Amino acid sequence: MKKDKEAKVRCGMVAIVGRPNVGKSTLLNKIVGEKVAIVSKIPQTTRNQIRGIYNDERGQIIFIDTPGLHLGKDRLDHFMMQASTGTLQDVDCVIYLADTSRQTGAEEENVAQKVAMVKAPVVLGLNKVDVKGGYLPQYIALWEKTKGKPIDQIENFQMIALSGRDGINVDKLIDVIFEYLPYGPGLYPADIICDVPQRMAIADIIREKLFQLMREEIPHSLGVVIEAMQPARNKTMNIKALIYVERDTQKEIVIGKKGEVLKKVGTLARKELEELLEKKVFLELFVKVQKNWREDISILQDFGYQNI
Ligand SMILES: Nc1nc2c(ncn2[C@@H]2O[C@H](COP(=O)(O)OP(=O)(O)OP(=O)(O)O)[C@@H](O)[C@H]2O)c(=O)[nH]1
Ligand SMILES: [Mg+2]
Repeated sequence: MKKDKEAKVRCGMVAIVGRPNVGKSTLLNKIVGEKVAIVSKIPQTTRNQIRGIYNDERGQIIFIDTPGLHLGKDRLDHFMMQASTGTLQDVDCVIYLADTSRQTGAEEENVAQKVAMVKAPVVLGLNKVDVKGGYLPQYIALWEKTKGKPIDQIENFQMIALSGRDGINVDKLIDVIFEYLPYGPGLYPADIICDVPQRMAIADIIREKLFQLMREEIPHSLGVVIEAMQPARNKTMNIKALIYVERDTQKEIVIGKKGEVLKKVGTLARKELEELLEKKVFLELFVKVQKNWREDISILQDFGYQNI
């Protein structure tokens, strides 16, 4: 009986949730071994679900990276939160990722409460342990308080101290997750590592470059939509992207003196897009001021939220 079980492979869906900036996307990229999700030091970088697929001889794990759970109020925040909390219901396991280099607080308590309601097994990933002098015990205490019992009495639960960036204990995390997954064949062919609509992946790469070059407040006001994608001669792809900002002053900053900032964004993004698409890319970027685009349903639909 046991031997028969061991012969079978496992397959399951695993949500990665946590506050913004805790390292969810970095962990996903480390696990699948390629950049499938954009990463930045600015909170709220991920704005939609991103599936990354891991395979080994034990089976297949479909990881769902999600937008960081935060206490925002506008319509985009609402869609982002739906993209995160919506995954919690239908998964086989949840990785609750915490940034131990920062203190807990109201936002973290809110995340812990949401995760505590989930039926699926929870793995608390105590991330960024490469940073010395962190606050790891605070996260254990918060989880105990939220669950109302000591850590060793919480069922369907494991915790792992790790560093997604440096790869510390990532293997151990995979081992623990496999134990929680049901037996069954993989849902994706073994050579697929990512499931994201192509236009969203392209828009995200452009947004990541903007985030790298912008100061703290502006990224919140930035949105990127792919307006057109057309294959051209000589294996070239023509891509037209629209960058939304909320104010004229932001448009000036995004364009830069003599267009130098936008040019830099275009150069950085084009290089990465050419690798992604394995084609030459001709990239055109336009900046449009649209006050309150974060509330505009038709624009938000262009960002791919219509299925939520
Ligand atoms: N020191 C350290 N930094 C990390 C680690 N993992 C991620 N980071 C950094 O943390 C920042 C946020 O990383 P992301 O992966 O974008 O975080 P996220 O949780 O996906 O953020 P949102 O998408 O905004 O919710 C980046 O500057 C990363 O380089 C880690 O293990 N150690
Ligand atoms: Mg992210």
